[in-house]
Amino acid sequence: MSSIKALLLPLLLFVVQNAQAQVSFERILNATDEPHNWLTYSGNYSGNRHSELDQIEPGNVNDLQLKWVFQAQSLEKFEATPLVVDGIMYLTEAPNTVTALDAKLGRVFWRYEYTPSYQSRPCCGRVNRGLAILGETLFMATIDAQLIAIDIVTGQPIWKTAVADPNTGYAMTLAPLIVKDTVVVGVAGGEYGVRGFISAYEVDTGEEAWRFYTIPGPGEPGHETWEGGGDAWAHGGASVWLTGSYDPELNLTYWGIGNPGPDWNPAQRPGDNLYSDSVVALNADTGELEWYFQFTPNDDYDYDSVQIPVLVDLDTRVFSSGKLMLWGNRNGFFYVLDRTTGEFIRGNPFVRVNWASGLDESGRPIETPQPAGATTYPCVGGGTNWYSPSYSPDTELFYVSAWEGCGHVFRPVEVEYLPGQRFLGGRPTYANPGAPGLPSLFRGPINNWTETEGTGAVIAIDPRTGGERWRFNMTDVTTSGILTTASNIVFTGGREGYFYALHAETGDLLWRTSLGGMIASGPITYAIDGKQYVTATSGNGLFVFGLRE
Ligand SMILES: [Ca+2]
Ligand SMILES: [Ca+2]
Repeated sequence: MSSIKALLLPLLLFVVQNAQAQVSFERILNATDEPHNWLTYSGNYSGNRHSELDQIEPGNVNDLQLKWVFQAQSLEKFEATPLVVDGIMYLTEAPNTVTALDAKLGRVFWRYEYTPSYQSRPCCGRVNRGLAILGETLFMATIDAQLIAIDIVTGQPIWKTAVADPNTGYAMTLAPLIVKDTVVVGVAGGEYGVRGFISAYEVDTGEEAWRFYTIPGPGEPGHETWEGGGDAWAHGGASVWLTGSYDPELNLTYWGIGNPGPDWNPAQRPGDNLYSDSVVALNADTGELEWYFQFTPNDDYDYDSVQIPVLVDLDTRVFSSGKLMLWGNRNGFFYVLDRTTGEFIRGNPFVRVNWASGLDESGRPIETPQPAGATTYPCVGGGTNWYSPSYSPDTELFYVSAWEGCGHVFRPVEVEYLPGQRFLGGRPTYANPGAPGLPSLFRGPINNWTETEGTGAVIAIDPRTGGERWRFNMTDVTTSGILTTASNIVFTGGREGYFYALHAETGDLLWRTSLGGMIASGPITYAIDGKQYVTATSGNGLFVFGLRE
């Protein structure tokens, strides 16, 4: 036996004993039946980040105490959501290091450090949002656009596939999605004039199974929405940088698509620019397009529509179909769609919006472009953005992290496409002179955010009306995702470093604690030996809480 195997044997036995064999596709399909685990980025295929665990509840949430902390070696933004499988946590550290830990004690089992190509150039931080798991294999998408399969026992790579070329601005920051025996990813690069795509790979070999280009090529339906001839479509962005959802009954996988490029000069790409700022429903076996719905045609503002598609089944007496998709969009509108057909059911603004006065019967925005020099709402950051929303089947409410009253002045500028270079077409500015500017990854020693630039909120929206049920206000804007539990708790955080527990029915603050650093990913919950835990990332750490014993 080699020395490395001798070292790994005790760990291997531990894993085999604890990991009731493999994470089958069947188990992921039924993830809500094993709420002690967190098997996918969004917790389950419906993307609702809702857990059936209820040990931590409004009556005892004040007894939460810190159990352990994982300090990342990376100083990048901590946007990752961990996976938890039978007592073991699998976590990415920015940019592309994977760590396996004992989820009860925080002890590290192994660490796999992948060094991405120095050519990788993700627009907005060398970040990673997490892993997918199937069988005994983890899957990581890297910032140099590689997909890597990793053995859960040894932490060693099994195969690596080049998804795209990082030299031309392609990157990957999302957690992959397992569908059957494929692993599905999408490519980032919308600020570099890439042509976006979603692609699936065989889990055993890394061989490509299908690819869907998010911009139709010549001769394909939708290509005509890139008007004026030329090759605007060929570097029109429409990237994909958050994980999709999956409906096994319809066999459709849903993905949100990013902005068209150049971001802020729509005159260089006349037309609706399909499928930028859309949701696409793809056949999970072939990647063929079943339907699409576009939120923001010919986007002027970088309103990426990459948000997590949240699949919800609600009473059919209220809607034409009970199979719905809820979507809090970066463009400031909340949408209800029929996820079988893509039909628009309703849409309402959930924050201050002035780029459109509303939506028509088909859901197309009634645009009200602001005069040159005037402020457009929402700002580039959007009414919300990439941080995961949550839906509770108990309260039947949709919870979204929102930026209220944040506006920008947009000034389009002509830009030439150069491979691998930024392809932006302008630089939005705040109307308020002396404003602290776009929220950066890290703030200075003093939080200089002012309410003039907008405020953060968690908003609970009733999908039956599109109206707001309650709102929990923060001073600074928020970049935290949201978790709901069966005990009617909303867990979330903010850029001020607070980790909150709110009442899901009322929005009342139940508990909060300061973690000292910006919270920039979604909390999760899991259980081991009958004890529930809840996590938050803050600054460079992952903090794990449980009830006082
Ligand atoms: Ca436009
Ligand atoms: Ca973008």
